[in-house]
Amino acid sequence: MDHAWFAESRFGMFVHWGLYALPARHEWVKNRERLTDEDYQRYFDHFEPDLYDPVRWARLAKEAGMRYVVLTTKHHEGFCLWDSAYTDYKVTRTPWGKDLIAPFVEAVRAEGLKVGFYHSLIDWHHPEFPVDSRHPQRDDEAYKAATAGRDVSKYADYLHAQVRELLTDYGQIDYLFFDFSYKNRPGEWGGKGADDWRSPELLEMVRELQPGIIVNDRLDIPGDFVTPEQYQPAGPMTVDGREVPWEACQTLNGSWGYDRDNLDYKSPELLVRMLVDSVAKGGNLLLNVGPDGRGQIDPRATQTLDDIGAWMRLNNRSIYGCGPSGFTAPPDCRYTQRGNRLYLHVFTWPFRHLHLPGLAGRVKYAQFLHDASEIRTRVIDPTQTAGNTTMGGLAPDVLTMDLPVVRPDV
Ligand code: JFZ
Repeated sequence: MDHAWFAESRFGMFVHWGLYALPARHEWVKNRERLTDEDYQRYFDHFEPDLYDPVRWARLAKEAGMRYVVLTTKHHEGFCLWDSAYTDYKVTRTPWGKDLIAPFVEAVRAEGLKVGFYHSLIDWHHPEFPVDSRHPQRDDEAYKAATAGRDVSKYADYLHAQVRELLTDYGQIDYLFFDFSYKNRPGEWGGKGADDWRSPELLEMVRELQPGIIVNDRLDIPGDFVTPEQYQPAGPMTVDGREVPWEACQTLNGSWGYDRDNLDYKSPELLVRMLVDSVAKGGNLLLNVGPDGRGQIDPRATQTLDDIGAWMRLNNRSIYGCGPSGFTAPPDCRYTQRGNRLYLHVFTWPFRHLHLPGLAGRVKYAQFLHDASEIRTRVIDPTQTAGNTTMGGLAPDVLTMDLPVVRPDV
């Protein structure tokens, strides 16, 4: 299958949106606060995102340099953003009353971006989803007794039927992120995995409905790419010793869903370094936004993405289609490489000179990306100086760059 677009793109937008945008205190709020279905109903009853404008979302992503957008069709709360035939717990029964998925898919496509769905395997609302250690009512003995006869295979039927809807009714879908399996984890009970989801059968159906689709690895069976979460791996990721496509997902402020009072924002500079770090290690970055209850991506998130976009406009040649280099970057730097173009990302600006091991005689021309200005390079002869002076232990294969004293403002 041709998944070349995925590694070529390197940078995507994750969108976590559901009823949890209304409490606005993390997408796990139902679990964290042990909210009952009845408590949670108020968010359903007040769901009316009158400023929902997926064209704006798609443009924001595109301007930030992102090449694909992934939306939560259903998160763990169980609320469906489309008009599913298999439940009433869906957007078309809220005051908003309209499908959210079709306009999203259309807007993303219109910007020339790839379309992705996130779909939760966990469901805290479905009447046949067996209660487990991750369930909001996990400690409520009466609730546990009343729900004891739940049949996970009936839930799996529902899961399969809904995935079929999503992959049938919205044209070509390029990407699918299932979330997640947690079987036999220490200190947990009732965890679920491939047997519960009937993962092989589900994945087979997915590939039949969307032959070109790329699927993640959280079904508890291997997928097309792996998904470290809020973690930058130490180097290229492998499965059974073979390098595999991977994608780090990262939040702007530690929460996936809209979290009004959380001001713990990562700086645009840090996020750019995370993107570069991913590419330097052969991976992608899926950066999350959590739209609010009216459907807006808030000003802090928008500003951050605009700032990343300004960097991408000048530097995206070092991102798209790039991957790891065989050369070893100096401390606090990363290399990305595409063909014979080597891109050096300097995280901490040095004192006038940068020493690049192994590059003496290998570089035809060096320039800044942001203004195409030449960077002069030389090979310092370590034996040239008088007496017993050494040049700080320079090896003969080191190429030295002459840099401006002050880092260019890009
Ligand atoms: C999951 C969700 O629970 C979370 O709300 C968000 O959607 C995120 C992208 O995915 O969180 C996970 C899933 C898997 C692991 C950790 C957090 N895991 O396997 O360690």
